[in-house]
Amino acid sequence: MSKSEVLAVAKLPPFYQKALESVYTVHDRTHMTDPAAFAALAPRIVGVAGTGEASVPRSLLSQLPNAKVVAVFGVGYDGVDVQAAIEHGIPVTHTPDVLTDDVADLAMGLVLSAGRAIPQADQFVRAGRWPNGPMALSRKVSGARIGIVGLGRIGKAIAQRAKAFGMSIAYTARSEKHESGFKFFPTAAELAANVDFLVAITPGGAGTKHLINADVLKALGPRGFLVNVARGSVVDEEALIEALQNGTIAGAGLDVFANEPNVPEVLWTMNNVVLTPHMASATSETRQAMADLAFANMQAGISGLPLLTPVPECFGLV
Ligand code: NAP
Ligand code: 8YV
Repeated sequence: MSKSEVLAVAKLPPFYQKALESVYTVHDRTHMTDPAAFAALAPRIVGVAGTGEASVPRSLLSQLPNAKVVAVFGVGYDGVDVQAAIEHGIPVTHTPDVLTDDVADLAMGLVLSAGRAIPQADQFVRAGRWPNGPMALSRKVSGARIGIVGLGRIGKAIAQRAKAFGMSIAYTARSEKHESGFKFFPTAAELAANVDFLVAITPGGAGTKHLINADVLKALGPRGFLVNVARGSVVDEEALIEALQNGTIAGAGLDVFANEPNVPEVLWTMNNVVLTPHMASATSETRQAMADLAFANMQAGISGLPLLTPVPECFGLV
């Protein structure tokens, strides 16, 4: 019997790619590399595999009359047109929870790296500058004020870690979470004005585009640090670069960028930023768990079984 056929809409991480290939024929981005061949292939596609950054627009979904599921390897799915998927009767799944610890760990890693200038210190030693030191003093993290933009699964895990550092915790979100016991500010600007470290961990997409803008950065102030582990679109990158150049804020730790994998070269040269390549969930343990969950969702969707982790908008669909 011939294998069922799925479409990968992004370069898939090896754990997910291999699991899919063990059961399905995987067409790797054929819709982009060979649209003519894809037109003939499209009716045979029963599943779509993507990553958190992948684009699944309405125009693609409308070419897939027999697709039964979009299985995203990632918790964020801002690249998927979920409304269009629902209209085409194609449920969307993602991988919540299994990556929460790793992303929260990296967020705290960036708070420490940016505040305590750890990568800069490493460079200082490697460049042989220690004998002519000392290195400039850095910013104390323990006991500082952290502001979390988005108190969801990962935001709460960041708060838990910040507590262990004796930090005072405040947050903003769409709605107040009374049970958290943390101080709520209704806007990102009000939150920024009251913290030392501002950490963005919301979904991307239209609802959060440039949530962190020039006004928010001004409110964060010259001793404040921004950490972004959410999506590049959440921060106005031009305003951020200007704020870093002018000393409007003290520094930043950035895992995500507006136009990945392209990071503005001006950021490469700045001594007050720490840059990582969208790697908050990138440990072997977590990537395996994400692959297992994404693959299980793909199999369930194609077999018509209940999905393990549909996105909230699709709860009623499955
Ligand atoms: P989640 O549990 O859904 O939490 C999202 C939080 O963001 C919620 O508290 C929500 O507020 C808040 N939010 C949504 N829109 C907002 C807005 N306009 N203004 C303020 N707050 C808003 O999701 P999660 O599992 O924590 O994941 C969050 C995001 O992290 C993902 O969607 C993804 O973009 C990003 N992420 C990045 C990486 C990475 O590698 N860097 C890895 C994993 C995830 P309410 O609770 O009030 O609705
Ligand atoms: C991954 C992510 O880097 O889960 C998300 O939303 O951004 C990350 O965990 C991504 O999905 C894999 O490319």
